[in-house]
Amino acid sequence: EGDGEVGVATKTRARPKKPSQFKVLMLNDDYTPMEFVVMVLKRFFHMDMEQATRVMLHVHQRGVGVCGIFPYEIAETKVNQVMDFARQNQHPLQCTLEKA
Ligand code: TYC
Repeated sequence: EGDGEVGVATKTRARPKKPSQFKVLMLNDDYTPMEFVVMVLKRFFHMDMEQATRVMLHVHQRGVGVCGIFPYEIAETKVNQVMDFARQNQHPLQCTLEKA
């Protein structure tokens, strides 16, 4: 900058970013029993019977639904727990992440 070059002003402060949030999505399929999906929602997302039933029916009718919104590591852990539990019980239930 000694020869007259001018610096471009940029942001002054380093702002710490909020940890990004991720939706955990449940996908519909034709084979997983409704009661199993309700059990999953109760067990891993701490829903009561009424809420779990509502979310399960939403997914059944619309194809996809939100189980919850969490920081990345927690969302990832929930997806793995659901997928492992479905596999252990030989159900094709699918669960995935999406940036909120
Ligand atoms: N469609 C399934 C059935 O009729 C029930 C179901 C609901 C499966 C939600 C998956 O995420 C799901 N047995």
